[in-house]
Amino acid sequence: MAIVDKILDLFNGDKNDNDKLQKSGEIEQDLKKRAALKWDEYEKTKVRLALIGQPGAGKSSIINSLVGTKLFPVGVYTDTTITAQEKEYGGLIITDLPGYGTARFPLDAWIDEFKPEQYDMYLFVFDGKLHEADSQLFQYLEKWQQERQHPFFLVRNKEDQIWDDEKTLEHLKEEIQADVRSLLTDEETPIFFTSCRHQTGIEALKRAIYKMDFDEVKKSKLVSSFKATCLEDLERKRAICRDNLDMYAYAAAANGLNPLPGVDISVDLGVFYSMLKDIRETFGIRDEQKIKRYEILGPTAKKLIDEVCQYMVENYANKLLMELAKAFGKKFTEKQFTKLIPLVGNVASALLGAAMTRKVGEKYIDDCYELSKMIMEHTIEQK
Ligand SMILES: Nc1nc2c(ncn2[C@@H]2O[C@H](COP(=O)(O)OP(=O)(O)O)[C@@H](O)[C@H]2O)c(=O)[nH]1
Ligand SMILES: [Mg+2]
Repeated sequence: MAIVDKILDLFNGDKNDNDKLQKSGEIEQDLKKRAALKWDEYEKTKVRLALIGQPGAGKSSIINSLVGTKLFPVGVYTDTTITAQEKEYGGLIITDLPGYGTARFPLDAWIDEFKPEQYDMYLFVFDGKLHEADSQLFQYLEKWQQERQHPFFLVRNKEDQIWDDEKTLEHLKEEIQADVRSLLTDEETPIFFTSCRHQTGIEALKRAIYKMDFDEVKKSKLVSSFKATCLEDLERKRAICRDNLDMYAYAAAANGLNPLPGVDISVDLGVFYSMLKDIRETFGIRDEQKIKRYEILGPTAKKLIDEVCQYMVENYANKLLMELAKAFGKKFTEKQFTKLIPLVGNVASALLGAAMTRKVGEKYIDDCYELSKMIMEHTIEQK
């Protein structure tokens, strides 16, 4: 039952005080249970993404394009690297695996050492001829995809360098595709051609990733962490944030069953802050200085930037939330809650907390969405 229905049900006229008391106890238990389970689980869920392929093929460049930031250094040759490089970004843990099929790491030794079967998904990036070891690896990738539902994507990067004075680009790409597919069991496996230099093919790769057969929560983490490059991406991000609102509202209310001092409303400020941070970061807003540069877009942009940025510093955000809670609590207690609060105190104030969390969250999502849309339209115009 949605929170609003619970409130209505709790306070509906046919219930006597004993019923209300009992009902409120049930709701309290229910709130705690649901919130603890879902929020914890959600926060803990990460997508473990492995980058595999020839050194210099563009693994770092591809992942940087997908997330829209310089997460991994480019042009740092990793032939001699013998450890995996790991970076966390949003809901992703990205691991850049060293090369295999070398003297140091024949394929089997590489698999023993890095346990690649554990990753949720793989981007295999290449830019030239494939070798015997690659063909062996493909058999593993197909196996992990089938047996463990860990999908892989084959990316032929540096499309801009595919050239031959006697053959068309299309023809050359068909040859590469046929060549790669001859090493696979599934001959329908798509090959993604990309150029990080010209930023082509990245969009198609991203769309295929969003379409894959995958755990829904994990997929939402990918959508949250990858950069939005079209309106459809922004809408996807907005939908995920909206879907998560109830989860945050329950958690903020249930974790905050001790009411805030001086307010008839209880909410866990930590959960609240983390909800706003999640929303912001889903829209790629992470750096106050960077986002403030878009104030030049006009008064509407400036207003949105102020709204969004005011919650960026935790201490200040908490102060604002306390004020909101006071105003919100006052509005309701003046109306119908005053006489009920002594009776069902904890639950009434927790439900108020949940309702407030939802309301502020909804507005924050809209602000982040509108701001991102303005910035995207401006960026497209510039190009
Ligand atoms: N021409 C061209 N160069 C690229 C492309 N992608 C990456 N590079 C260059 O290739 C080099 C290696 O890229 P990097 O992403 O570091 O590869 P990694 O070693 O696989 O992580 C760098 O100098 C990049 O600038 C591309 O699509 N086209
Ligand atoms: Mg690299």
